[in-house]
Amino acid sequence: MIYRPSMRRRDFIRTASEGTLVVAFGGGVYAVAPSEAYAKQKRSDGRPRVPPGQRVLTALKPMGGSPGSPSRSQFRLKVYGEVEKPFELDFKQLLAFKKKTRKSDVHCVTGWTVLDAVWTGTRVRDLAKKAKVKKTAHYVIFEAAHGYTANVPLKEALGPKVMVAHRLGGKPLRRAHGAPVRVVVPDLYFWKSAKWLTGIRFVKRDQPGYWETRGYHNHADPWKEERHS
Ligand SMILES: Nc1nc2c(c(=O)[nH]1)N[C@H]1C(S)=C(S)[C@@H](COP(=O)(O)O)O[C@H]1N2
Ligand SMILES: [Mo]
Repeated sequence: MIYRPSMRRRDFIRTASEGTLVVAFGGGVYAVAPSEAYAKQKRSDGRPRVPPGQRVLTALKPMGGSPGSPSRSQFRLKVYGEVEKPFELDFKQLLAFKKKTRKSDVHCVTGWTVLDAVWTGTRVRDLAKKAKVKKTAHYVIFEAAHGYTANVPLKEALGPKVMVAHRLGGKPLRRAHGAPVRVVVPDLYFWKSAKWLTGIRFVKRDQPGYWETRGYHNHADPWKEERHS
């Protein structure tokens, strides 16, 4: 949770759970959940709940980037590339698509983790099914406003919790978090989760994206601490 000037301090303190440390950074005050509480937790795949070198925050921290238009009426998503049936969706058509709500953990390379973020949207695997991805596709390039891109191996992009999300915690995504729509790739560092999404391009060969060509790791597995290349 984030303490905002619009929120009464009293309410913030009451809501922050016991043992929660309150820290200020980046213009907001964030509650840091006690990491011992999660230290022994394991995921269903056996890996520790909190990856090494991460500390748990209770709300996503807006990390910036060049924002795209938050307009829903102007929104278009292109699904194309190495597919048999490329298509484009406007916001209404995206909402009409199979919707899912999924809980997942977010891990930012700068060292914060948010557990159980609730995302609502369309799974990349369902969009891929509609596009009929060719056998020759091996990577997915998420494309966003102002040329931001992030590359993810096809197999991981088709994971059960990889979403094109328009809601976070049941509320419309805020502009800072990528409105109207962002991608969420929960098991890779958060820079792979392109905000202000404009396209999903399937490709034969890997194409390192914005951060991957600026010193960050090409794959970004938080459990292997694939932070830098
Ligand atoms: N379009 C776009 N998407 C982006 C970025 C960006 O600069 N532009 N930054 C990435 C990085 S580095 C991070 S850590 C996360 C931050 O998401 P948040 O601001 O919602 O916490 O978004 C990722 N998605
Ligand atoms: Mo980041």
